[in-house]
Amino acid sequence: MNIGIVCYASVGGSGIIATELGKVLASRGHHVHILSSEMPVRLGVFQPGLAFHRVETPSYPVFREPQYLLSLANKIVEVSREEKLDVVHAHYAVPHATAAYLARQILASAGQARVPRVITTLHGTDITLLGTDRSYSETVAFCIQQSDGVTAVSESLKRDTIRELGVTREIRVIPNFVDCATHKRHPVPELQERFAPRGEKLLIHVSNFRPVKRTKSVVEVFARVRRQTPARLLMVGDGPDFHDAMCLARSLGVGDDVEFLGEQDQVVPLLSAADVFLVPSVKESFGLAALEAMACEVPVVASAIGGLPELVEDGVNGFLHDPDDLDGMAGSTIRLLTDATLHRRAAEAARRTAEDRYCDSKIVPMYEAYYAEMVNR
Ligand code: GMT
Repeated sequence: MNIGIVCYASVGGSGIIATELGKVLASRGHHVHILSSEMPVRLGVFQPGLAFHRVETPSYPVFREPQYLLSLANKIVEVSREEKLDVVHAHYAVPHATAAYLARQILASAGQARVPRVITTLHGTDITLLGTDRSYSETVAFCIQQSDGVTAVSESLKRDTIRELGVTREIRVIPNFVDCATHKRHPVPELQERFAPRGEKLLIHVSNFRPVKRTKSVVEVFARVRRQTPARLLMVGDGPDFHDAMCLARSLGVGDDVEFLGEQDQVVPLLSAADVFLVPSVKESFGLAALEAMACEVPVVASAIGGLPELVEDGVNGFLHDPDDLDGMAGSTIRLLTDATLHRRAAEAARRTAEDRYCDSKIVPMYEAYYAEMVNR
């Protein structure tokens, strides 16, 4: 099949899933065209069957802001014509579903024999934050309704979309996935030595430090844990709350035990050094970062919200708490750090969850089948 994938290039779950999907589809013989404003972070080296198309958005003095939606729609039209796309797969509704809808209308009105099917994958904040914002909600709902196919990354996100936007069409749930061959625990002794020089336990958090991630709560939970047991914390990522989280660590007296590493492309070596992954988010449609940790045998202590309870089974491969229950999260973390048997069981269960339910070899064929269903409809 000829497949166009529209995504964000920045570090973030939707861009990672879109890029990894493109790579696996290309390795399975499809011709994949990735469209974005920049080369996505995980695209990496050349791979046969995988091409990147940069969307240029010229600025003109008359515009107060760049017109990305229009240049993206234009690019989708061009690539669809040149590459005879069967499917345009928009990852993240805003504004990708709108650009794909517009491109499809342009191609159809030009009498083109072959008009690609538009499939939109909803990732989370495109619905739970932007989609429900009254400045965007009508357009987002319309474009979801008008897509030929729509997928959501969890049952929870599907429910949110129906409830918040009044969408009545079928939404297929296809969860996030991980490459189970590359995402596996592979400890690097030098890193262990560097991050936990006195044999301390290591907590880790990976996110884009947006307010929904509650990065300050990560530091609060860590400070509670640190009072009870020797531990250190790795904070991986960057974003609006980065500075506040750093200041909080200092003011809580744990600044020396927290390492802020900024954005990192290679998380497997870092996860492989860690004992517990913290996700105190207030919204999380799936939790790709948590899945990547689980694949590396790191049990997760998380908020019982959104799609996280579909991934994390309380007391089995991690622990779930109310997002405001920082004492509860600290308590579960301490249990995992101080009870070696419990930790080993949870770590094994975490890996098993990733292997049994979320490997790319299981999930990517679901997208392929969905594409075929839409094309043959
Ligand atoms: O987590 C973010 O804020 C980034 C966002 C994105 O679209 O890049 O992530 C969302 O999509 C991921 C991939 O489907 C999900 O695993 C994340 O749970 C989801 N984030 C939220 O819902 C907050």
